[in-house]
Amino acid sequence: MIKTFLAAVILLTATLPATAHVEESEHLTISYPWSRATAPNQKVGAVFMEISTKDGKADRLIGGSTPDAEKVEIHNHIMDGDVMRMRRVDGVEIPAGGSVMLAPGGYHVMLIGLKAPLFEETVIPLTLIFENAGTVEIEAVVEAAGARAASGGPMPKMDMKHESMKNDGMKQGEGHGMSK
Ligand SMILES: [Cu+2]
Repeated sequence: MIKTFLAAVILLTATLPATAHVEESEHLTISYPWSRATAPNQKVGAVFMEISTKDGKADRLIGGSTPDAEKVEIHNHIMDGDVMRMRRVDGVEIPAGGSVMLAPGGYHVMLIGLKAPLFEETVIPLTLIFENAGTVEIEAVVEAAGARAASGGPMPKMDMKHESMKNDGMKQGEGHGMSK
């Protein structure tokens, strides 16, 4: 079943331009995985999607990998006073028979140490690791740099520095969503 799924994905990517899509695995549905184009000197990117469980079992997204970045972490945004900060989390719970949304301003899959800029209308091959479902291969579509802001309201102040970045020797001020 997984092999059929992979074959279908490969066929799709070979025949269709990069576009919004839904990826099915045996236990999970991953809807519209997407990311944002990055500036040439930007070393991080973020991938967003909706993940639903297909059967009565809850699952948990716990990690991932991609050939396009040195490492992949699961992050959340939290409000610290009036400043929004990103934090690495152990995982994202996907409820039984339900879904979780990874979106700007909330949970996201963080790509750290991008090997090349992410260009609009390309795809990022991404392996997601789930506690129960194991690994699921998906491809995230890269949209424009400013695509889909976190909300319609005024943006909170963003602190794009990562806890984890301090240990990676990355310069301050680098972060996704920033174009400097
Ligand atoms: Cu992040």
